[in-house]
Amino acid sequence: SVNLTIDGKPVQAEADATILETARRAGIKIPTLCYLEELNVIGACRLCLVRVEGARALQPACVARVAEGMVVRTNTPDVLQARRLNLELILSNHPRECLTCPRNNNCELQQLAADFGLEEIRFEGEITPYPVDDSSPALVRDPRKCVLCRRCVAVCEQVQGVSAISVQERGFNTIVAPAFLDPLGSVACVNCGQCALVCPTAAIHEKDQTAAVWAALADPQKHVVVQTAPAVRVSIGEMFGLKPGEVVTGKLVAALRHLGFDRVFDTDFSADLTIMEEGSELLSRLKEGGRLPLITSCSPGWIKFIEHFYPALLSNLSTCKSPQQMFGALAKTYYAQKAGIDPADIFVVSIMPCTAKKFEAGRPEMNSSGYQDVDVVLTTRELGKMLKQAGVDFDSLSEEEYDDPLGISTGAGVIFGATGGVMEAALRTAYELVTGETLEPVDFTAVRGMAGVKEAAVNLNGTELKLAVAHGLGNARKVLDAVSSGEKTFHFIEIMCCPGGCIGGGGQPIPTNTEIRAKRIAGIYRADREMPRRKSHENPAVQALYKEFLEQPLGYKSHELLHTHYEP
Ligand code: HC0
Repeated sequence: SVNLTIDGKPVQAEADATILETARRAGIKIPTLCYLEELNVIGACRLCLVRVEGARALQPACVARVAEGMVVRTNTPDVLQARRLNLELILSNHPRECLTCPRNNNCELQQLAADFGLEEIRFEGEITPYPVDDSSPALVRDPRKCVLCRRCVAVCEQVQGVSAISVQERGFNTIVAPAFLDPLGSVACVNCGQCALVCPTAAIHEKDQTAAVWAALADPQKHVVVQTAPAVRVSIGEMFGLKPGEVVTGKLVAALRHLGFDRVFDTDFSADLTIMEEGSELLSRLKEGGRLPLITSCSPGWIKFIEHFYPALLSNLSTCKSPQQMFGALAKTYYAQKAGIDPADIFVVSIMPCTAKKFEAGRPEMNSSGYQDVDVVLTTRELGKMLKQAGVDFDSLSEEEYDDPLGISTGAGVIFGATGGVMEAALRTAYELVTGETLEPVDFTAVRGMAGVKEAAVNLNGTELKLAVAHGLGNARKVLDAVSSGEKTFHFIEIMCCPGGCIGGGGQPIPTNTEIRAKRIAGIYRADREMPRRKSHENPAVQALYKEFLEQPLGYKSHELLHTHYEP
């Protein structure tokens, strides 16, 4: 390690550490717009300039390394003046539409302008002429608001292994866009929204569909039901200043009722149902020599990824639709019948941590009720905005319970929201179904945690099941390549598109970073432990659904409503 001083404070650092990381650890804040830990360290924005004694020019702290005896100043007048100049230059060609911008009050550029105390921008630059691209079902690109920080490019390439967007053109015409400036909706973008999560401004953001939900809620003809994804209950509080990972399920239910939804249901219910169907599918493929490994199919960014990049493995996918889509299909059939409501009048809204769920709901396969099964998908962020518009004081709400029957769930349903959760939920049920023994304790900790690829083995009545779990599509690639080359064999693989699983989805509150992901994951397992039932097959509402309607897992009605097929 080396010793240096920053603003007169003696600090120690690893020999290869940067000034920026070292300062942060010492509690000294250096502003930056382009830096993204380990992913985007390019010194582009020049807002992190610092003075290093003995150096001729100011140094960008994100790339400059520490050295023994170094003397760093982060707040001298020349440093502050240089940073201010660079910020003004960035702002000189940025639209000043903060009041009507989707990232108003949640924008790093706006925050920097406030922190710097800017009172004027001395330069008038030209705004880029590239038009807004709203061709994607999930995301909107607004090149005018792009500050060319390249964080989105780094995440898309390095974390997701997709590279749907990159830096195009040169000089004043430089733009982050798909190759050949093709529309985002026509390229191999998987709609995961990780770009939107790291964008410091609103240059790429989710497609706002709140207007359609307000309209449905105001329509007396419509019976509007809502489902909430597992991961939303540990993150929506962040939109209202609560701590990441705080479990706010009861307040979320109350808030949705306050907005006027006729029924508040839970995707955790259909997550339990998915386990019944997918668990049965796994056991049947094992018994009948079906295609293995079975790979989970509930994460729509992952589905689009395999369709684009690994079509030869499509028949390894579980035929189960995702819990979101199972819910939609049942809301307009089983629930409609039970409640005596014409499915044409039922409007299904999903609250998801995910932008790709918007794309999934619009897929042609997702109409098995005879209608579009899920009408509108809102992200956690969009729901937060609706609640603010409605004046809901979230934290002061009293907790309420989900409605019957599609709101009843177990702890196995809620853990779907964290990487490894689908696998663990499936094991809790498969173990009991195969061995006939009660599982105690129910925790499979080997598949938990943030390691990119997790491997485990479980003994089911003498058969050793080999398992793998991957999250983030770059990690999915590693597993798929090992399977394709024959280097590894597995029976069952869980793949979730986003780092950390759905708690790190592209529709989650901003910021979402490593620390916040870990807190949300802890919240998910806390929610699981607090549930009276923790195995999907013990869900009484799922049991009733089979008795009254579906008859049995993988039965005729299940195939019609809950399963699909992805063609190579
Ligand atoms: Fe997920 Fe899901 S767990 S994909 O991560 O399987 O988005 O939270 O809703 O559908 O249940 C997201 C989260 C869901 C689905 C569930 C699955």
